[in-house]
Amino acid sequence: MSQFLVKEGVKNQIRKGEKLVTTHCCYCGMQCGMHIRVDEKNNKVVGVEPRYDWVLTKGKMCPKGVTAYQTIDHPDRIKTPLIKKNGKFVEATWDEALDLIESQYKGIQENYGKDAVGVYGGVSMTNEKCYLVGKYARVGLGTRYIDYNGRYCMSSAAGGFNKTLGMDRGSTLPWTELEHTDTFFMAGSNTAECHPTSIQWFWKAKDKGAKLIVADPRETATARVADVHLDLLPGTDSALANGIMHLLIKHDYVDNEYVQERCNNFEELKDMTAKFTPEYTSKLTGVAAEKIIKAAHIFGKSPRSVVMFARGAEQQTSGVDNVSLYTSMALLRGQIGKFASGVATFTGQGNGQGGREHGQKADALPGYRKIANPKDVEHVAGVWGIKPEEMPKEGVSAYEMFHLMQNKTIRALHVICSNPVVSSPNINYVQDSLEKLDFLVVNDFFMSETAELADVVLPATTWAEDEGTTTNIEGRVIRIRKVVDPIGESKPDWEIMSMIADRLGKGKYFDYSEPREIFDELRHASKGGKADYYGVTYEKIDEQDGVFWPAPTEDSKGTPSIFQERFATEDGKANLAVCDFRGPSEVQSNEYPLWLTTGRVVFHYLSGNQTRRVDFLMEQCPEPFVEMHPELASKYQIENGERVKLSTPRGEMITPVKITKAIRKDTMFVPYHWGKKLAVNQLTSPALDPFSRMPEFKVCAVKLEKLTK
Ligand SMILES: Nc1nc2c(c(=O)[nH]1)N[C@H]1C(S)=C(S)[C@@H](COP(=O)(O)OP(=O)(O)OC[C@H]3O[C@@H](n4cnc5c(=O)[nH]c(N)nc54)[C@H](O)[C@@H]3O)O[C@H]1N2
Ligand SMILES: Nc1nc2c(c(=O)[nH]1)N[C@H]1C(S)=C(S)[C@@H](COP(=O)(O)OP(=O)(O)OC[C@H]3O[C@@H](n4cnc5c(=O)[nH]c(N)nc54)[C@H](O)[C@@H]3O)O[C@H]1N2
Ligand code: SF4
Ligand SMILES: [Mo]
Repeated sequence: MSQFLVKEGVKNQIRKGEKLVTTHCCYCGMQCGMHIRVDEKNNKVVGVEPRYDWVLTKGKMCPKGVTAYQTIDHPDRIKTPLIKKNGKFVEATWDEALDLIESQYKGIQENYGKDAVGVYGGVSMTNEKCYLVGKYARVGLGTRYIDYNGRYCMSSAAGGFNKTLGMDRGSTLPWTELEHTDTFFMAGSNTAECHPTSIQWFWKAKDKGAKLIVADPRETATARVADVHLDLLPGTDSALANGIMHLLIKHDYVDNEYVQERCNNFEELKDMTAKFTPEYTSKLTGVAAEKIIKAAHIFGKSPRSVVMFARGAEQQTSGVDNVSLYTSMALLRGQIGKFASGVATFTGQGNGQGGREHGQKADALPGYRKIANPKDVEHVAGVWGIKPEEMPKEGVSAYEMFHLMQNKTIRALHVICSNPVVSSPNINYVQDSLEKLDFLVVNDFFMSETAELADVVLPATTWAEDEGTTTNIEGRVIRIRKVVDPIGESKPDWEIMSMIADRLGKGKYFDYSEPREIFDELRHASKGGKADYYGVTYEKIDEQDGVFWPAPTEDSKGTPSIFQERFATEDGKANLAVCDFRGPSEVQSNEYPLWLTTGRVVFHYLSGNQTRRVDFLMEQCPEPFVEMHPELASKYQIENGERVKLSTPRGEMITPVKITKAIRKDTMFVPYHWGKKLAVNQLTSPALDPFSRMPEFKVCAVKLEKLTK
């Protein structure tokens, strides 16, 4: 007979012979709660059930989440190690693959030094794995060159938060408070498509009268229901934020007491924003002055507001400035550290938060410790059992690693959980850089465009074949549970890294039998750091619907709301941002007269290597397209569905047109979930934010051409 899991009046039915395993989605930072349905007799995943009692997502899932289970036992899974011989992959045993890796890494490091082998990580992995990638690079390989795909994702948010608030937790408040917020200011977030299950919280608030302001060059589904849509030119967020702050000061909306007690730089900010009148701001951003004024009044009058942003505002050469300025808007209104108020970035990848805290970054060690700080190095070296002087120095950012492949500083690379030949900017250069390597190893469970270039591909497990923790969009540490045993010969990344470290003579530092042991080490490595996980345990996560870091002591229940009394800066005060408008790195010209921006659709995830294998998702969205306004299309005599050519000095692509009024007349949009000839990253600019080293994915100058038949 059937059993039921009953919570809040909603039932998950379990059929006879099946079990439900409670876990979270593998894709975005919402980390929706789900139960995966397993046929117990055959140890096979057969479906998914929503998890109605999960505190943040309450049974909601998006099209990617409900089909994610189909990737687990997918026929395309890589089931054995693969070694390239004469240009073709052949199946190999683990021993053969490890022998080859050992001899190559050893040979390259003996001849060219430890730093000649680099590591390129990712954050679709658990905290345990992400933590281990940093240790694997620095202790296993002894190299300084490690960075990760979060550089393309959360680095500007991190940079802006660190500058203004002294700490980088993506949200200053738990999102369950959002239903009590009065105003949301959202910049550069396509919320309805990219964090769909968060929408319920905004809806709840809207039902109570909350206002929504959206800053986006496109009229996204979220912008369509906004009270004000600020349809800015790509790359002009810093002008917009300065313009809003100009009005907050002018109309006396500043919380003077809060600013005086808790913030630095107010006079400097006042001087800087003085020139950003609505007229001047309108000229720079292309947004009508009345709309800017309306937004400032709504935001200024609101007793409880949350300023939110995502990659639209962050993937620019001014990304850190934009985050700092938008955060300062919240500070001027005295909103950070209060109930149902604050600032948040929409964390992108499933573990985009936790994965950036524990040492995959070129300059960072676990718990947000810094390689440049000798005390930090001493602490982590102590936990790892190495001498502080053995700790490699800082490396370089993800995109900059490709320059080092070009000049042969990096000769071998281990890519773990990323597909950079699709997801990097200017990918023709990236591909050329990867081809210049003497040796490339990729861990993945599906053959990616990057894995195709590899000498050895190692079969990793999916999120459902291993246990561990992730840290969600709010900063809440949660549990990922093992659903089935690893498929084929695949192994979890932590085991793969440990085996290689062992081959390199470092086995004693990687002697783990399960993820829990790695987590325990992470707890100690992060202890006393900003992202302090010491008080987080698997048991506590189960008991209390997750644990928000920081949790500095064993008794700590965690910290859902941060900065209630002081900021994480040295003097405890927030630093208001004083940044002028710089504009995008490229200018339009006669040859490249239009703006191109890039991003996502609801049906695909990142480089598409997972979602392009799910039939339902491919039926909904089989290929990329370029969105353009009807006036732009008619100027070029282009019809809906027609194929056109887009080009920049870096590359070109041919793609069908989607005509829509929901975009600025001077801007086109292409989603980036496809590789090779269908990749928009052939065109994008590799210009980097000077502070975060984030590429400017969100704006470049582009040429549009009608194809002659
Ligand atoms: N369906 C889906 N969901 C995802 C993902 C996915 O691949 N697919 N990926 C996850 C990840 S890793 C991430 S990082 C997030 C990304 O989440 P988002 O940042 O919300 O997604 P994007 O589509 O990259 O960009 C958001 C919006 O920025 C706008 N924009 C472009 N240029 C500018 C600008 O100059 N200023 C402003 N203010 N806006 C601009 C675009 O029009 C777009 O609507 O989504 C996560 N969720
Ligand atoms: N033009 C443009 N480019 C962009 C962006 C944009 O907005 N516009 N956004 C950027 C952003 S925000 C991001 S996050 C990046 C993402 O860029 P990528 O990191 O390249 O994206 P993914 O597709 O997630 O790549 C992850 C790969 O690892 C595999 N994988 C998934 N889970 C695991 C695991 O647990 N272990 C292992 N070993 N492999 C695993 C997947 O199959 C996939 O091949 O793209 C960036 N690129
Ligand atoms: S992709 Fe994001 S919103 Fe969709 S089900 Fe997964 S975690 Fe939830
Ligand atoms: Mo991302």
